[in-house]
Amino acid sequence: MSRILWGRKTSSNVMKALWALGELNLPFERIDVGGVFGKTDTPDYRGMNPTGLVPTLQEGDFTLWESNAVCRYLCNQYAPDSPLWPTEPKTRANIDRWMDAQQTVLNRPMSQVFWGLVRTPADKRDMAAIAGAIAETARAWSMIEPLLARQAYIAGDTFTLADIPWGVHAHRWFGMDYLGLEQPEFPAVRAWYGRLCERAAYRQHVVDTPIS
Ligand SMILES: N[C@@H](CCC(=O)N[C@@H](CS)C(=O)NCC(=O)O)C(=O)O
Repeated sequence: MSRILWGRKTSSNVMKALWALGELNLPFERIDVGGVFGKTDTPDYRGMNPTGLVPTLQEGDFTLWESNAVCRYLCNQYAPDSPLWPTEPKTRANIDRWMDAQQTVLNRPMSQVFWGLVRTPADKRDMAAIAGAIAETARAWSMIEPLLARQAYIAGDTFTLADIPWGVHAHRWFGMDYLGLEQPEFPAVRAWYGRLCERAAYRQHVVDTPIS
């Protein structure tokens, strides 16, 4: 059975799926679509993914979109006993809520910071808006700072799926040039980021992709 991940590797949401595939040692092919590659507006792509966004996972005639759903499916299907997503209901619910919180709390302000600092030409940047987005993003990081001060990973003492959505953004957060704007410091989040950097799949699919 062939496995294809559709999506450019510079996308944070594609990175999540790539990282999960890497953690689970699952073979796959990746096809560049989205961003400068386009091709997400074609009937074929929209047939797989009506949102027209990336990533999309394709396994034969099964297709799946929404990056966090892709991570969960891969664990469920190929590593049901994995500590990445334990089956114990309360443990799993804790992981799920942190994955959801990345989408609902972190993603919007973090994307504003990233687009403002990295993907907007200098003469078009609204530095006041970026500073406001940095402050809002910092409030999201401050939710996990106390957790990570007392445990090694977001959902406890072991690495789980909860670390993946937040981890892709941590690399950007610590790797961007703030162009003179103040970057609030989160020592426990930084130490956790250091632990993530020890993981081969994180380095391969997140750290080694230029922040662009
Ligand atoms: N909630 C979706 C969001 C997907 C999304 O917004 N993807 C962005 C890239 S990070 C995208 O497709 N942007 C348009 C493009 O790359 O053409 C998910 O988690 O998969």
